[in-house]
Parts: sequence; structure tokens; C-alpha cells
Amino acid sequence: MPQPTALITPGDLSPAEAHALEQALQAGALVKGTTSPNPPVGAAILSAEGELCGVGGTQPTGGPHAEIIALAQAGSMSRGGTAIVTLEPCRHTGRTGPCTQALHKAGIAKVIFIHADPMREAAGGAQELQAQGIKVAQLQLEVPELQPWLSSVRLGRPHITLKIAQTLDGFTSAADGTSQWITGPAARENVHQDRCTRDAIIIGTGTALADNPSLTARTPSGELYPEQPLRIVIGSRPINELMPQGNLAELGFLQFPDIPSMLSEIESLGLRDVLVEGGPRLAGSFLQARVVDALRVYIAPKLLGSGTPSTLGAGVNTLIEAHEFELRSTTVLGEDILALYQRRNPS
Ligand code: AOF
Ligand code: ZN
Repeated sequence: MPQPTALITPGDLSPAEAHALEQALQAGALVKGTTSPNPPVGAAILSAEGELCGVGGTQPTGGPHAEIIALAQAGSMSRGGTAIVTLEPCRHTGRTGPCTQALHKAGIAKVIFIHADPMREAAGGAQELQAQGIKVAQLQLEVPELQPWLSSVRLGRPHITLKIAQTLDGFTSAADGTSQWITGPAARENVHQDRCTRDAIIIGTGTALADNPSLTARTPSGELYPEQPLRIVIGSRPINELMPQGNLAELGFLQFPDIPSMLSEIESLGLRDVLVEGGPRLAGSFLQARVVDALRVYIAPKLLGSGTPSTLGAGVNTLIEAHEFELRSTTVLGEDILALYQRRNPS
């Protein structure tokens, strides 16, 4: 009879385990944007004496999983030690071998993992480790960096975040069409940091033609981050012909006529976590299609009174039809506020 996995909370961790947990979380956050279709997992190893001796994050697809990197760093110090992993160690052979076997072979005595692996072929690692005599506990905690991947596996399509930058009264551009720099420099830097953790950035043909965006992730001094998301344009106007000298034509992009065709085709590209960046009509179409899983809203301390609202055509006529979200966090960025929301009652 397989034992049920023990459930623990962060308060149950020893100081050494709590430190290793921080390292594992950081290692996972660091590789986000580089691992799809695999999840950005982090792992840390403590020796039997409680010394941190290995930390690792999932390598790009086909490369080693987080545990393997951390175990390699720990070497013989992992014998009798503890592994802390943000996702249940896999028990299958996919593009790489089972992490459960690697942990067992390295002599790990205890495994603490956070999220269960929802992929059918990879799941069951906790039971397998227990059957090998390893102590296993599941830590009750939410790893924000893994949420898009977990949601994408559950829904069978990429996780979709809608990004909005707006005034306090919900406008993204003024009545005369001016829209540049609604938010301040700290918010803009945050947008770029966020972009390099995504698999793709999506805009509509209207925004592509009006703004000539490059959709790259850049540092404040203008250098490109090493990881760049794919650029996707939705709509049927031919961007390359209308803007042959445009940034998108130069950098390369994919184009789909509408949201359903984009969703059905990008799955095969292994995209898990995509960001919709504009404009208001595209945002409205994604909302109307009921596929917006999260909102990333930058709010500037400005009022315009008129102009273009941040979403248009969201298919809502009466309050009861409103698209509802749960607030997850707020961050002050200079003069602006970044509010993160998750869709209420995801289906
Ligand atoms: C882990 N640790 O760091 C990751 C895991 O094709 P493969 O062999 O790379 O396996 C991919 C699957 O393994 C992926 O869908 C997910 O279920 C799991 N990812 N597991 O133990 C890791 N990235
Ligand atoms: Zn694995």
C-alpha cells in the first residue's frame, strides 16, 4: 500500500531547509522563460549535516532537470541529504531520464517538493521515492513562477496574461491618440524584465501598424536580454507588405488571422506562457473569448477623462457579465502601481 505523502507548511522546515527552499525558489525563478515546454523548476540539496551543497534550475528543453544540476553540484555530499524541489520529481523517461532514480542513486534520504506534477507520464514520483525508502513531504506553498505552466497543462493551451498600462480612469491613450509613456520608467523597466520570462508576446495588427513596436526585452540601457520571447501578431492585414522597413519585419514574427487559429497552432510550438500586450481591441477579443487567465495592470497616477479605454469590445453589457479576477499582489513602481490578478474560478 503506498503511503500518503506527508503535507507540511513552511513553519515545519528547519532553518537549513528554509534557506535551501529560498535557493530552490530563486533557481526556478531565474530560468523562467528559458524552459518551455518544460516547467521552470528549481532544486537545492542539503548534505546530511544540513549544509547547502547544490542548487539548480531546469535547463532548456532536452537538457537536464533541476534535480540533476543540483545533484551534480553536490556530488558525494548528497548521500544521506535532503533535496528540496519546487515540482514533484519526475519518474518517467522523456527527453531525459527519471529524476526519482537519480535522487535514489545519489543516496538522498529525504525529498521535500512543492507542486505535484500534473503530467500523467511524469507524475507519481512521490510514491516511487517512498517505495525506495526515501522520506517524502509535500510543502503547502504556491510557486508563482510555476503557475503559468501548471495552468497550461491543466487547460491544454498556453496560459494567457493580458498586460495593460492605463491611467487611473482606465485609458491607454488620450483623445488625440497620444499614448507613449503613460507609466513611468520603473514600470517600463518592469515590463521589459517581465517580457524575457514569457514565451511569446502577442499584439494586434492595429498596434503593429500604429506603433511599429520591436517587442524585445531590453535593459534600461537598451541592451537585449539574452532570452527573447517570440513575437506574434493577430489580424489579417499584411504587416510585412505594409511595413517592410518596420521593426517586426526586421526581427521576425508569426502572424495568425484570429485568436482561435493562433491558439490551435501555437500549442505545437511548445508555448506555455504568453503575454498579450495590445491594443484595446485585441484585449477585448481575448476577454470575449474567455481565455484571459491573468492580468498584469500598470496604473499611472493620471486622469484623462476621455480617450481610448484599455479594453474595447469585451462582450459585456451588464454588470453580471463582467470578467472577474482575484487580486494576487500589488507593487509600487515609482509613481505607478503594478497589480496582478488571476481569473476567478478558472474552468
Ligand atoms: C523534474 N524536474 O526540473 C523538470 C520536470 O522530456 P523531459 O525528460 O525533459 O521531461 C519533461 C517533463 O518532466 C515535464 O513535462 C514535467 O512533467 C517534468 N519536468 N521534472 O523532475 C524538473 N523540469
Ligand atoms: Zn525530472
